[in-house]
Amino acid sequence: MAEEIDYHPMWKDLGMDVEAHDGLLAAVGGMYQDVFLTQENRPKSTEYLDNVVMNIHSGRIKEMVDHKASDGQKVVGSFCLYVPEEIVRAANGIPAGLCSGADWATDKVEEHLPRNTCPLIKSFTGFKLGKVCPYIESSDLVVGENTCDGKKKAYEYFGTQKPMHIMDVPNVKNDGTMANWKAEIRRLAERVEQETGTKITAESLKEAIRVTNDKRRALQRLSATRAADPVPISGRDSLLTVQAAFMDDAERLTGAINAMADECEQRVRDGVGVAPKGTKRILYTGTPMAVPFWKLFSLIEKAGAVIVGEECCTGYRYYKDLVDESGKTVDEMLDAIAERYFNINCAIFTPNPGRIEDVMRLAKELHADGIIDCSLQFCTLYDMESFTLEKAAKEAGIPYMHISTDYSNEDAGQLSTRVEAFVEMI
Ligand code: BJ8
Repeated sequence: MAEEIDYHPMWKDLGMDVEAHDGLLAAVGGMYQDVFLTQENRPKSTEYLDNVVMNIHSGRIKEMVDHKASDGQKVVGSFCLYVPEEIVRAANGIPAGLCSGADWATDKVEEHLPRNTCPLIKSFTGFKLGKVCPYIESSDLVVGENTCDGKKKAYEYFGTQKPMHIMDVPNVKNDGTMANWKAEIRRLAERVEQETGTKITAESLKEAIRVTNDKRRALQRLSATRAADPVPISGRDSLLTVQAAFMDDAERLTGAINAMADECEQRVRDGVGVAPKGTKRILYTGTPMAVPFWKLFSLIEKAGAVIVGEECCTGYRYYKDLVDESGKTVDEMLDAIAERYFNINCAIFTPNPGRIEDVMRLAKELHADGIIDCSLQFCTLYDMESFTLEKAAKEAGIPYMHISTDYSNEDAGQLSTRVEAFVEMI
């Protein structure tokens, strides 16, 4: 039997509130049990995901802390898809997505942020104030971005708690903003080099691009299997695979995703599914879903549907594009990174026709019977874009539903009723 490790001393060294953190872990464990382990016919290879969640605040953090001690690596945390992990990796840093998927220390948060702030923003502030996120506590640098108004203003307070670098992400796509974005990518590279004390070389950047592209290639493979009917893997497990991509060791996770893709490809050949053939197929689109915000995916699939794709930052947007690997110099590769990331279709851009096109194309490719578009409460960007999406879905003849929700469970019953009615209608 493997030796049980007590991680409490590590959490204490990180300055965490160990007792409150024990409560958080117990709650997440219970949710995981209910949302994931009650699924029938899961691919066997998804057991890797059970391990990821079991180690998410313990074994994985220990690996990072050990790397910091032995190889002098630095942890660079972020909250947004526009922060290129390739740059962090190339400068001998460890990229980490930071906690932002649950309500925590809300009373303390509301001493610094307005009550009607998006739950994701309140969440990361609460995780910091409550000292319950080992990713935040072990970060040497946090990279923020001026994407939505809420985030960019919240970083002013967050920056009093952690060393921060803010990236200026354009809101319009044209040649001029692309030039600014390329300069911004270089500014980030310099800041990360400063933090890690390691110069990015053509060799290290090439390798970082390859490692990250391999992870995205594996996710693309897995996603392609979801066009089949019956669908081989659930939306819940697919979501968790991308959530893990922000936290887990890149190469180990790539191996695990490829194993899932192998198994799912075999399941497709054998006609084996996680849900019966003919189950109603949903395409999810909208705001990101950080761990442990599994509420919506859980209730959609418990309503008898299966999610076949996610047009969001914890889904398709994460793996849809690779960085061009033909660059030879650091400059060429930084340009290639800038171009790849400029292509992310977040609602911060105006206009943002690329997202609508992606949603409609994915709905077709994945044979979706309906689209569920969700925005976190008080997210004006995604709420506004829902009107354009609804119109496009109507024109394409695809049933569409918009949901606005938060991290609490208060609306779970009402949401289940709405989702069940939608699934029945499509
Ligand atoms: S690239 S989606 S990760 S900005 S939900 S905090 S937008 S008020 S998360 Fe996002 Fe980057 Fe865009 Fe993706 Fe603001 Fe909206 Fe909240 Fe949001």
